[in-house]
Amino acid sequence: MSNTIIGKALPNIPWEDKPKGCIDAVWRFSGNPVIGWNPIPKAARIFNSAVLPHEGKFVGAFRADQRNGRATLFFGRSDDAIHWQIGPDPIEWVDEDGKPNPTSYAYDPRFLKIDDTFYIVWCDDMHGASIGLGKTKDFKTFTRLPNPFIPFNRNGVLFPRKVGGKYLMLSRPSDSGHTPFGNIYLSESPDLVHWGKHRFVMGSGGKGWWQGTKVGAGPVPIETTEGWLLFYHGVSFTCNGFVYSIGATLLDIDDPSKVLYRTRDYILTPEKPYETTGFVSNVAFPCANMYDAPSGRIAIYYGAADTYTAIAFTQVDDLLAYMKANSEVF
Ligand code: BMA
Repeated sequence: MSNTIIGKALPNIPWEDKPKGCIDAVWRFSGNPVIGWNPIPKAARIFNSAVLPHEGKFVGAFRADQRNGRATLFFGRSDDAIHWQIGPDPIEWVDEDGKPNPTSYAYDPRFLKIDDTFYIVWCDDMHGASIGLGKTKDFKTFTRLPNPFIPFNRNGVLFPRKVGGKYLMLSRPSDSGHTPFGNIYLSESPDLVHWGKHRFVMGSGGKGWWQGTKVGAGPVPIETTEGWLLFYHGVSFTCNGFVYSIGATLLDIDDPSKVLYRTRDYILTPEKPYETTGFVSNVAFPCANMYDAPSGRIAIYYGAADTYTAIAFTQVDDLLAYMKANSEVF
């Protein structure tokens, strides 16, 4: 038993015990990757996607790059969160009056439930990359809401509940390209429409070169008795381009702009062939996590090499102990 995570029991999330002899805080699913090349007729690659438990089963918002190369969001379902039925067509967004309101491109979704509504946050084209926000209650009608931020911005991550009476969103201001810089900021809103009170949370750099170029928030933060547990991506710039690894940070529960701990070293970096080789090699990009609160088991969903969907596991108490012993806050 753990009870460090504040949340529901979800004993049917994917899980494997840590392999014998593994000294890492995070380990990979032996069945990785769970989604491979050309998984459905309308998508060449499905990766950087977000999944959620729903009524004993699972639903997901998937980043699917179509055969014309364009990133689009698809909805999917699964009984076990490993084998997915996705699409067959992209999500058909409508505006708040119910009229068609398609995205030009859409990528890197985060998916969450607040009260009785499911929200998807993604990278949207608002005459330049920015944050998109949409909602659904039934997975049939998907309604786009006003863009929370103007370009250029990416990696919008909404908190799973209001804090101090306000909705909170992390984001990473960027540029029109592949952005050779990037820090994480926190913004708040009374109504998911008007955003302000922007605060710096954490930046690139530190002693770890793995996150020396940029950082971006990953999955929806997990509420624990010790703070908000946030997985994030840290990027290093090498002779062969960017390398995306995964880190973890713990944010203050009442003021998540305060970083309490932050992993000095990456907790997962591209090592396996499905991470080091693909459409964009050397990318591990986390967009979702699911957890079983009583046991503290966490399944992290990450995109691998902009091609595959993969899962890694950690246990919250072991991870927090690791973070406290190996932290660098800067
Ligand atoms: C980022 C985003 C991610 C992608 C990563 C590596 O800028 O576009 O979707 O995984 O680059 O290509």
